[in-house]
Amino acid sequence: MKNVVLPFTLVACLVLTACSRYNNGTAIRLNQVGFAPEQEKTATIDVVSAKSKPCDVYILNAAGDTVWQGTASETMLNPVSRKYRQVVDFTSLKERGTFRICEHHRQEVISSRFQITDNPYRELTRKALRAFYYQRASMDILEPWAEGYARPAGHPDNRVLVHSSAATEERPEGTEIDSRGGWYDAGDYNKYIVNSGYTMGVWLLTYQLYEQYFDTLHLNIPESTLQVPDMLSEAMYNLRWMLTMQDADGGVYHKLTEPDFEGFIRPDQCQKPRYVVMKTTAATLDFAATMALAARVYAPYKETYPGFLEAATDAAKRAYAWAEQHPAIYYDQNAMNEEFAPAITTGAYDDTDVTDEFYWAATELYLTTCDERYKKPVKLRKKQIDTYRPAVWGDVQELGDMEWMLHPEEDDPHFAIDLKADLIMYLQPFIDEATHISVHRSPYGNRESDFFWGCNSEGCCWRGDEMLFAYHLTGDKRYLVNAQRCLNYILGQNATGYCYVTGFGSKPVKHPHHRLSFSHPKGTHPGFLCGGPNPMRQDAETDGVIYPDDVAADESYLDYQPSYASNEVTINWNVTLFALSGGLDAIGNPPANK
Ligand code: G3I
Ligand code: 9MR
Repeated sequence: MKNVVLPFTLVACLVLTACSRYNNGTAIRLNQVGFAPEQEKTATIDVVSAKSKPCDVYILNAAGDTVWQGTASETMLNPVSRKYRQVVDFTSLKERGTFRICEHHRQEVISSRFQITDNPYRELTRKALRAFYYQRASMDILEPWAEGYARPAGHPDNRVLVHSSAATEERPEGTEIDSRGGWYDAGDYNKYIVNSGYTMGVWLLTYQLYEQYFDTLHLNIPESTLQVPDMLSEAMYNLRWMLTMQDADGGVYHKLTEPDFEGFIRPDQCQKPRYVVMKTTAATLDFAATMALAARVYAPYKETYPGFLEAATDAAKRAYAWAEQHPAIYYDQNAMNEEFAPAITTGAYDDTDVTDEFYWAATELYLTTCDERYKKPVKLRKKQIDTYRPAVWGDVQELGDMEWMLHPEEDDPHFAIDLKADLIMYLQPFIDEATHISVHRSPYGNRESDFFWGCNSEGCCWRGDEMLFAYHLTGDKRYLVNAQRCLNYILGQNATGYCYVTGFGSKPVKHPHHRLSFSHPKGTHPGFLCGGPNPMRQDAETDGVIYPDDVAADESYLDYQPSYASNEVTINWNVTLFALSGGLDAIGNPPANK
């Protein structure tokens, strides 16, 4: 098309017309929430073939004026979907406002609106934290704190039954215990210690890293009137529940659950009996780590939480001692169901390698107590120094590593130095991919293996959190830029064009696998990160969820409530989201990649 200058109204009309066709389109993919003025800004443009010439691009402000013009990259190939894309870098646009990107020769190719503003991720971070308030069991969710999503309490959990697998002489099968409170794990209504432990570990690490920022983040929860940061008040609701899951002998029940998953009904409508099931080594060690870490983080607030520091420290010690006496009690749900009744068919969070849990728990207990007895697993870690692995619910080694990098041992500073070198070596290939091959300018999503159940968190957000941690250690802005790139991916610069957080973006997740959302008159609750593309499609096998034929791994996603394998929401995924968005906001959003 010649560069014909059209009357302003006609241009604006064309743009608006085009927008209506593409405001949910994915012809131009970018972070749909926004950018800080100084940060790197890129978008990905769909093109039709390898021979497509670099697109001429212009950016319109809200008034329809062209405020930026430029040319996209040469055509690139997405290594996962084998589709052709170009990347346009509009970092030089720094003025604040609302904008749209247009491709010059195809009027219909236009992006969704996006913002350039200060602290673009503050509201996202706030909503991602408030999501945990909505997940609270055993209490009414009321206004003014509910912000439109009020509901009656469900699952009082004050008369939870001891399952036969957890029976002891002191607490025989059928004993009723009070295990109220805590957060529902995910789209379901059960509460799992392993996943709670991982979530608390990331939560309290994040607080330590960005304390000043999170101290100012008002969440509008019932405890907001306390002289305690809302972020810590919210976590305390789950910590208090976790303490109820410890048996008298120090062991910790693996989970609190109904025998089978509930229907998609409101919590207050649920009537199934609830059980605590067998004590396991992994749960007990995750509990020990959590309580030892919490004892340190909440120490300044002992007036608000009298006795918590002592109770948490004591609980951690007793849990660790139980695990030393029971080092290999693994959760095997099928085996448990062969021996005990009623059969339990809810989530497993099973883990048959607890070396990492011993290491993380011992690390947190050593840092809290300075007791040398907890150094043994650390010595073992030092012998396996080249096995750097990202932290997930079933492998928490990196949570221990991060603590040692934050608190180097005076008598052995090399350990922290070696771990930092391992982290940097681990991250470099992903940075290289972002720079050289990624059609989304992202250090995540360039490999088939990046896509699996929960990958938006365990792959993308956590990789961004690791980048932020590397920046914290080194001050090298490359890590900050690549952390931002991970968030860009989550918020829309990706293969499906979705903004994977409910309530955000022009193409948000609308139908998460989430009983609270499905059963509430107002529907989907905001601030939840969904699991993301998952080519394994476990829900297709077991529940007949139908995916389009032969879509690529990075597009194997359904915004469809029954799709728990790609569209559920969970506490361990949301914590990695706000750790990333909050960390970036706290650091003030990275300047462009020099
Ligand atoms: O990590 C491997 C990866 O290396 C490999 O390439 C990939 C493909 O084989 O698999 C990856 O492992 C997957 C793992 O999630 C990643 O964490 C497993 O296949 C997959 O089975 C596993 O799914 C877990 C799922 O429960 C089924 O057990 C999810 O992690 C876990 O988040 C999810 O947890 C459920 C709870 O049980 C119940 N509450 C909801 C919650 C979320 O769906
Ligand atoms: O809703 C359950 C979700 O939280 C779990 O992650 C998922 C896998 O364990 O299972 C979901 O429950 C489904 C069950 O597994 C099979 N029948 C349909 C249930 C609701 O989708």
